[in-house]
Amino acid sequence: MKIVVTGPYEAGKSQMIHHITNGQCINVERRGTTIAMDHGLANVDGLNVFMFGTPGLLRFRTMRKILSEGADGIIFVVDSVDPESDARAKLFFREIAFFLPGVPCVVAANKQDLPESRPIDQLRKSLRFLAGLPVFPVSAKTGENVDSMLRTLLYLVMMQWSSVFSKFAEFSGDKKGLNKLMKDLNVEREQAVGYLRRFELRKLLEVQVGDEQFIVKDTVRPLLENPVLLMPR
Ligand SMILES: Nc1nc2c(ncn2[C@@H]2O[C@H](COP(=O)(O)OP(=O)(O)OP(=O)(O)O)[C@@H](O)[C@H]2O)c(=O)[nH]1
Ligand SMILES: [Mg+2]
Repeated sequence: MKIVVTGPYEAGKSQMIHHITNGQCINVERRGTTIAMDHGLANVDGLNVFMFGTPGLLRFRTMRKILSEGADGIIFVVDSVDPESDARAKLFFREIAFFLPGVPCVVAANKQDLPESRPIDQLRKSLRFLAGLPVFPVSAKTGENVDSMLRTLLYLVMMQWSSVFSKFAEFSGDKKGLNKLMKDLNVEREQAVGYLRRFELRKLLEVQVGDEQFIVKDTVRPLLENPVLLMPR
């Protein structure tokens, strides 16, 4: 899965990716400020999660546009401490909603480890765009709640794709896999192949014999059939 982490300057996007990837990430930065991207890979129950962090300075919009392309899910990070970042949060939220319409999103109300952090209901009042979105009180520094947030987002992504994924699981290894996919999903060949390519890139499956057949990875198969397994226990 490709997950983009965005939000205003200094909200804690890089720190979040650092935590989620256990420090196995790169950050293109200058004096602590991301100027190009953060990137790292995480593994959640066998699911490969490719994390992309964006720069929080307004002028790097082009970079954010490129990094957002094709993302399956969004972690929107806000600063729970600094009310001055609220106006920028709104701008950034509009931007990502424009780049990725309809893509599942969770909000990380970050820096909750600090005593002056604002509680969620107060943030909801200051940031009206949060209405209707799941908001998690988290700390990218201590890692508190980050795993639950990520799992919930992945679950939402899997649910978004559930009609396709259940067919992936059903026809995995079938010699006429592609044909059956087209028929059951009622899509043209091009679109069905598009789905296979998209999720081959995300390492959910392997496409074989031209494009006719595909094999879902053993580790992810149960998740495709039953996404709720991803939810925090
Ligand atoms: N106490 C606390 N500090 C945090 C937390 N997350 C980030 N920080 C601090 O906040 C500052 C900014 O964190 P970054 O992760 O660089 O923020 P960013 O959103 O990537 O910033 P830009 O890339 O410049 O937009 C750093 O000094 C972090 O140590 C948190 O959960 N708690
Ligand atoms: Mg950063």
